[in-house]
Amino acid sequence: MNNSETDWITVYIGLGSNLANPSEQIKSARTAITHTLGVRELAFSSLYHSPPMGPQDQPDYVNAVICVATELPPMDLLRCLQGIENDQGRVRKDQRWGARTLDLDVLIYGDRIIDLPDLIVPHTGLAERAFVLYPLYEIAPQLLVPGKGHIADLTAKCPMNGLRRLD
Ligand code: ROI
Repeated sequence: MNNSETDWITVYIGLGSNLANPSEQIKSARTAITHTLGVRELAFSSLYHSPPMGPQDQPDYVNAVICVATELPPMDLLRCLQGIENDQGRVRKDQRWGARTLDLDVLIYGDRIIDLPDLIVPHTGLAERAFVLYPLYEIAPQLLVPGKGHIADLTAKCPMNGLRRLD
């Protein structure tokens, strides 16, 4: 049997929004991700409310993490996620770290370490971001983050920074 037909990789994707009804943006993005050809949902975290990291003159965020199995190679997956961001009205502005309707980040792609101009995996800021670590820990408490260590240790070292779980 052709191996490529059977190789589904476990991937974690971070979702964030702080514009235009953030909770709905996150829920719509979940639906769009799980309807993508070659992607299947394995787990979805609670939604979390979090104060902005970076510039403070922007609304608070809603964040979540989804775990999927995918047969898409990393760059194909990234293009699909960027398509979903664009469909949900994301406008890329010059300001770095500004407000956005939807941000989808490939956090972890199997055990791969990827260092491409458009894609760094595991995600660069992962170990410093409570709004990534805590939802990740919720759905994958045993996870080993490639090159960074166990999720439980990373989470224990990261203050919650105002993060709170929504119902
Ligand atoms: N801050 C929070 N709390 N959540 C985010 O998703 C988020 N995303 C970003 C920056 C601007 C770094 N800050 C954030 O890209």
